[in-house]
Amino acid sequence: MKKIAESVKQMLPTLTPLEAPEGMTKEEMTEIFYKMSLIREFDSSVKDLWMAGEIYGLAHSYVGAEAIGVGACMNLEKTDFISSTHRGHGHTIAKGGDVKAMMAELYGKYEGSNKGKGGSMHIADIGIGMLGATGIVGSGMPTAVGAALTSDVLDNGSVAVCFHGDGGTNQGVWHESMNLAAAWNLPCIFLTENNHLAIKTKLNESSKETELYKRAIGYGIEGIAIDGFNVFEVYKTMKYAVEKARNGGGPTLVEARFVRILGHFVADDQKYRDPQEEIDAWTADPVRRIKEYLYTRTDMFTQEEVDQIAADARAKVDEAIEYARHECTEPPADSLYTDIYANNEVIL
Ligand SMILES: Cc1ncc(C[n+]2csc(CCOP(=O)(O)OP(=O)(O)O)c2C)c(N)n1
Repeated sequence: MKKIAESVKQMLPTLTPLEAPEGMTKEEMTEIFYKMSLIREFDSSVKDLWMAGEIYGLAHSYVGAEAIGVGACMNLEKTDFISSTHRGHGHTIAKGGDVKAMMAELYGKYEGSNKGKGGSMHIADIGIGMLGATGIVGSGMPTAVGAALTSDVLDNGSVAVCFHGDGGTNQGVWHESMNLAAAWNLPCIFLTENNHLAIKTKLNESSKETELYKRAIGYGIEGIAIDGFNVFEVYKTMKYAVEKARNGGGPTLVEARFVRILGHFVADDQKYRDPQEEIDAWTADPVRRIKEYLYTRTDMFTQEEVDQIAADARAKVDEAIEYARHECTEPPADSLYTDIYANNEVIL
C-alpha cells in the first residue's frame, strides 16, 4: 500500500486574519479569551500532573484546539447539548463546566464531576448539557443525534453539537448518524475537529478525499470548511449553523481545520513526527493570536487588562489543583455500586 505522508507545513490551514464580528461586546471578547486561556492552563497542568504521576488514566490535551470549542460553545445556551470525544476537557470548559469539579474528577476524587468514576475520558456534566466525553472514537455521534431528536420531539428549540475528530469521520457510526440526522432534519451540528492526525495516522493515509466537509453532499446537507485556529471564524460559522438548526433548517457539517500541536496523549513523545512540525504549528497558536489581537487591534483592551485575564485563568486552575489535592476525598467503598443503573438499582 502506498502511503503519502504530508508535513505539517502542508497540513497547516491557510491562516485567516482575526476579525471580531460586528457588534461583539467587550464582555463577550473577555469571555472568549478567558475560556481559551482556562483551557490552555488546565490542559497544560494536566500534562505536567500526569507526567508527575499525580493523576491517572490516559488524558488527551485540547491545547491548540481552544478556538474550536470556545468559538462553538459561545453560541450555545445551557439548555443546548454537546457530545464530546476522548479530548473532552476543552469542550467541557467551553460549555461552562466547573474546573474544580473537573480537576477533582481527574484526581479520582468523590467531589469530582462524576464522583471520581469517570476520569479524563468520561467527564460528563448533564446540568450544563455536556453529555459526555468518551474513549470510543465516534461514539459521541449517536448521543448528539439522540439529544437533537429529543429537542425535535419536545419542540423546545435546543440544538446539539457533536464534536469529533477527523479519525472519527471514518467510523461507520459517523455515517449512520449523519444520515439519520439529515433524513429527519434534526437540530444537530456536526463539528469535525480536523487536526489531520488520528494518533499517528495522517488524514491522507486514511481518506482519499481529505476535504471532509464535502462529505455533507452525500447526505444532502450543507458542509462548510473553516480555519480552526481562528476563534472568530469558528464563532461566526457556528452562529449561522446553530441559528439554522434552531429555526428548523436541519444539520450542518462544519470542518474546522487546524493541526495537532502536542502529542496524541499527554505522554506521547511524537517520535514519529519531524520535530520541526511542532515548531511550525506553534506559529498558529490560537491563544497567543487572540491575546495579541485584543490589545493591538481593538481599542477596548490594554495589554495589562489582557494579561490580567490570562493570570485569572492561571489562578483558577491553581485553585482547582489545590482543591483536588487537599480538600477532596477518596470515593467511599460503598459508592462502588451507585450511579451505575438508573434509580440506583443494581441487578446482581
Ligand atoms: C472505536 C475506536 N477505535 C480506535 C480507538 C483508538 N483511538 C483512540 S484515539 C484515536 C484517534 C482518533 O483520532 P481523531 O478522531 O482524529 O481525534 P484526535 O485524537 O485527532 O483528536 C484512536 C484510533 C478507539 N479509542 N476507539
